[in-house]
Amino acid sequence: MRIDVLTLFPEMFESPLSASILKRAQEAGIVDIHLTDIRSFSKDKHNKVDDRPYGGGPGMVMMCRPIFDSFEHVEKLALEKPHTILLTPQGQPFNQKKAIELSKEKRLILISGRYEGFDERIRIGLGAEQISIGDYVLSGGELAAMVVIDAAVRLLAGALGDEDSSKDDSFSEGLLEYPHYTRPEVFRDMKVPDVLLSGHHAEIEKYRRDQALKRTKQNRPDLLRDNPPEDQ
Ligand code: 6GU
Repeated sequence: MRIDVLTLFPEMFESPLSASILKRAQEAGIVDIHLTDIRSFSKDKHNKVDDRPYGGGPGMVMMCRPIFDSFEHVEKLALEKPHTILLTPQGQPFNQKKAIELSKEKRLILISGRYEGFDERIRIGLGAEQISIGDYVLSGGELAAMVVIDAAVRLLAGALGDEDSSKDDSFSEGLLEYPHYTRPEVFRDMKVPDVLLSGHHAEIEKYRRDQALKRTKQNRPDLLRDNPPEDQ
């Protein structure tokens, strides 16, 4: 997969991309990630990329020109037609289903903005899908772009050490993940549940499923309403 990111702050991406799974996936050639500074496409002598909103109001709006120019520049850097995403709090909510969808794309272009928002013609003109990572406001789309990149790349074949380890993820069956324990058996009077030490695989599976349901009911009842488990 190739991912291009258009941003005013390419340096914000450097450390998340140079550690752990994202680092390994790039080294293994599973994903090729390129950062492009939108500001370097400003034609203005002050390198301006934003301006005041028509109609008045607070804040600044990201201008069309530098984004269209940087988009058209990176679009030509590879042959595949890109799936383009605009990171904005006005977008559709990001979730595991969307991460799975995006992980099947050959090529993504992510555009993260700052300021009050994007000139509407950017969304229209670039045919971009708008994505938000949750109901809160960030200072910019950079962290959101990193969230989307991480969630999609870890699903690519070979990105995780253990091929199976994304199968049990929270949300992959519409439920939160069950609780995990590792050694020691007792820590500060808290004991690992006996069933996990029993070696009975069917019982362990049942315990984990019950716990996943219980945890989902408690923390995310909305998930059960939206997607009731089949044997409920
Ligand atoms: Cl994509 N951008 C910003 N600025 N804030 C957000 C967001 C995106 N998603 C949630 N909050």
